[in-house]
Amino acid sequence: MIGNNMNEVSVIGLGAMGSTLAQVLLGNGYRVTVWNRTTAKAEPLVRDGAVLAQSAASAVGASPIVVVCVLDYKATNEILGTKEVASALAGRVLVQLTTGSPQEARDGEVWARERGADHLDGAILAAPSQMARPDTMILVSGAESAFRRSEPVLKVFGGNVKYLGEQVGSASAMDLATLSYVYGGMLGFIHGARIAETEGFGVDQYGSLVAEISPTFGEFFQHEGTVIQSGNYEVSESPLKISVEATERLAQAAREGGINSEIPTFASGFFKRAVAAGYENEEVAALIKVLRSSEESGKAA
Ligand code: FVH
Repeated sequence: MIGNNMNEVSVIGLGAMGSTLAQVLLGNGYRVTVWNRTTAKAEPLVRDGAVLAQSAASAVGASPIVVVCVLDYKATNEILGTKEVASALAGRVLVQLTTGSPQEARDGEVWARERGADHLDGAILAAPSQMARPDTMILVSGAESAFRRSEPVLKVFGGNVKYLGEQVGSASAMDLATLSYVYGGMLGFIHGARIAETEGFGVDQYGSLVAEISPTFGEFFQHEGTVIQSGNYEVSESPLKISVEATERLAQAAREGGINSEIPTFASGFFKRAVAAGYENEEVAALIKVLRSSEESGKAA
């Protein structure tokens, strides 16, 4: 019989993130059952009151909410793919906080439902040290009933829980999409650091400038998202041709300054393709049409 006490949570996976999740649950008065492939990692948590399950199946059977946070879905499938686990799953909510793809989330939901359980897919947009903060963002998607049952636990992990709806792949999709934005910014940041270094400007000060402009640029990208969603590319904030000039200027300055110009040259090339396609007098978000047309023509890399 499943414990009706929603104060009982099991955590499977006690790596950097999993052990942090178990720790914050203990700190919030939950009865926490833990399991990890390498048992030794459970010791500090047991000292703090966690119960060590003798198997993954008994960890699943111990609580109505089962948080999984391991390296990848391959590890998840190795841990949960036994008949003992399958017979312990019925009626539980698997809260999958392992990084995965939208398709892995969809497959996980089918797998769980076949065994009478719910699969809520989540993505933690923070590092272990940032957990349990009011602004820590956790994206979740899947059956709303599963979300409602798990919401109090998720709120312990982070105050900014965003339920993205019943399409179970959404959390992983938005995890990947925000990661894409971060890595695009990372490339730009690193190139900017070279500019700072060659101009004898403190890269730490440059980093502070970046931090100060980030909220403003967050608003700008939010607007560009509404442009793409609406399909109306009339110039509203920034005509694409300004970015053509800006990225070419970056590449040119790099070449003249003797620093690596690969990143701005790559960016400039994309904007030049948008000009060639006739978008220069449209809003800069029209750049997405370069991606779409390359996919349609099968030229996507
Ligand atoms: N750490 C972070 O900053 C990020 C923040 C955003 C979310 N990620 C995702 O969280 C998942 C776990 O990440 P992690 O940082 O806890 O990872 P590790 O510290 O490397 O721990 C890995 C755990 O996975 C277990 N494991 C790995 N392979 C297997 C396997 N084949 N069978 C069973 N368990 C496996 C490992 O067990 P052990 O090595 O201790 O025995 C750890 O418990 C991850 O998806 C991040 O993308 C973290």
